[in-house]
This record gives sequence, structure tokens and C-alpha cells, in this order.
Amino acid sequence: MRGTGADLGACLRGRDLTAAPATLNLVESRTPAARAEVAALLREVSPAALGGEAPAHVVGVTGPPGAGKSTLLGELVRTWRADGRTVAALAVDPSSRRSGGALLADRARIPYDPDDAGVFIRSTAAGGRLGGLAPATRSAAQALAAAFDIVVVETVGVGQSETEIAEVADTVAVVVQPGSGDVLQFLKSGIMEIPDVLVVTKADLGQVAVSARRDLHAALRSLGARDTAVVAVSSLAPPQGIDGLLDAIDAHREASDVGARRLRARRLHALADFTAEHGARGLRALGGRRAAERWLEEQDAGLDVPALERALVEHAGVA
Ligand SMILES: Nc1nc2c(ncn2[C@@H]2O[C@H](COP(=O)(O)OP(=O)(O)OP(=O)(O)O)[C@@H](O)[C@H]2O)c(=O)[nH]1
Ligand SMILES: [Mg+2]
Repeated sequence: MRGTGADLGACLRGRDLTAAPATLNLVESRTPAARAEVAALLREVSPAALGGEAPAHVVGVTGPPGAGKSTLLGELVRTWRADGRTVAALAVDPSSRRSGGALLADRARIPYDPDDAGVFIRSTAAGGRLGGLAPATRSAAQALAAAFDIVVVETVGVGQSETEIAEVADTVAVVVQPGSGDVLQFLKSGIMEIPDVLVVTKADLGQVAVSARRDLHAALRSLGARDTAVVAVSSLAPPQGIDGLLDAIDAHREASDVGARRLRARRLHALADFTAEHGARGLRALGGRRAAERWLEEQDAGLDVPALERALVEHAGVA
């Protein structure tokens, strides 16, 4: 029956992109029955079922409000499509609230061609959490990575929020708008982890963008991260720097250990689901977050997310 988790997973494994909307509906529903279906879905798209890691490049795009993330994503989507790559874009919306299943506000605003069957775009409410991921986004990204060539996730935030997106993405691009010093300060003070790629938007503004890029370069050099790409782009017509950004994103993935990153993503996904279900009490039963992460690192690398979550429940004794 089409619509069950196992069936959707099988469709995605066959790279059937039309399964994307139903997949998002499933991972966003919070009923106990849906939880079991999501577990079945995740098993169907696990490395064991796929015979390896999911083929997509999972790209995170994050940065302060208004930095130009969605406009940039519109350009990235267009360029990926022109290159023949299929794209799923998941925007995590910190402001919208769900009401009867309908989004009241939608800050995704990613421009795209609605007649193009190779693009899927969905905005998910963060459920009152500022920055970071919506709970459904980890499952959505993992499932859609089996079917699409690119899965791109947009989150809003600065400072620590990029650590959560680094848990789901193979490559994280942090977007900075010229003239705003936050990211520079957070980088220098070590509050923020070094991103895989730094993007200065609104390059059409001229000198201020050039200075922003130079300052970020200097900060990265002083942190010993001289290999981190800093790319300046303009998303307004005529777009500039988009191809260079795509090259930097592709180069990062080429140079990185995707298998190790995905393994960590699955473990932290299981921990996030466990915490959503069992709360602070559950985490305490695991000896705290750090201890839980260390324990997960010792588990069999072949376990999928539902199996890891079951193992956590058993380990905590909270079932
Ligand atoms: N000059 C200039 N303005 C831009 C550029 N890209 C985006 N903008 C403008 O910046 C504003 C914010 O753009 P968005 O793409 O919505 O920014 P965002 O980071 O997705 O914003 P949130 O999702 O609300 O955090 C809009 O008014 C855009 O038109 C650019 O390359 N140059
Ligand atoms: Mg946006």
C-alpha cells in the first residue's frame, strides 16, 4: 500500500521522486502510529537496505536571519538543475506555527519552477525552537537522500545552531551578509565551529562585501583553517559566484569522509529522537549527553536509526 513507511522507503530507494511529498507528511506527523511507520521508512533507506550510503550530497545552508539564504538557494537549485541534478530543499522555519496541518507563515521563499518534477521544496516549522533543526528534518533528509542527487537544508541561526546542521549535512555552508560582524566574532571567539564553506552574500554591494571576505579569510587563517573556502556571491541578477560556490561545495565532499559523517549523523539522529521521546529524564538515565554520545560511538556501525534508538532505550532502562 502506497503511503506506508516501508512502501515510501522502497519508492525512494528506486529513486522515485514523487514519493517526496508523502514522505514529508509522514515524518511530520506526530502520532504513535506514524512513529512506527517512520521507523519502517528509515530501515528501508538505511545503508544495509541501500547496499551503501545514500547517494545524495546533503548540503546545509545556515546563517543569520535575512542574510540571503533563500534567495541564494533559488540560484543554487537553478544551477544544480541546469547541471541535471535533482534537488530536494528542506527549509526549517523558526517562526511559523502549524495549525490543522497548514503553515500559517512560510519563510522559505525559495524561488523555483513549480513545473519542474526534479525539484521538491518544503518548509517545516521548527516547533518553537530557535535555530537548529526541526525534529522531522533529520528523518526527511535521510529518507530523501536515497532518491535525490542533492538534499539541501536551510536553517536560520548564528553561533551554536550550525552544530546541529553539521549533524545531518555532509557539507555545511555558513552564509554571512557583508557588514554584519556576528559570524566573524563567533568564529574568532571559538563559539562557532569552523564551517566547511563560508559564503559572503550580496557581493553586488561592492566594497563592503570585499572587506567581509577579507576579514573572514584572515580570521580563518589565524585559526589554522586556511583550507576553508570563502566564496562571495550575489543572488540578484546577474548572479555572481554561484559556480564557484558549487565547486567549493563539491570539493568539500570529495575531500571528506562521507561514511564517517553519515555514521555520526545516524547516531545523533537516534539520540535526538530518544531525547524528544524521553526528555531530560531519559538523558540523565544515559548519564548525560556526552556519555550517551560516547556510548553510541561504541555501537555496531551497521545499526540503523530505529535500531540505535531501541538500543538507547534498553541502555537507559526507560522503556
Ligand atoms: N543586494 C542583494 N540583496 C539580496 C541578495 N540576496 C538576497 N537579498 C535580499 O536580502 C533579503 C533577505 O533575503 P532572503 O533570501 O529571504 O534571506 P534569508 O537568509 O533566507 O532570510 P530568513 O530565511 O528570513 O532568515 C531580501 O530582501 C533579498 O532580496 C543579494 O545577492 N544582493
Ligand atoms: Mg530564508
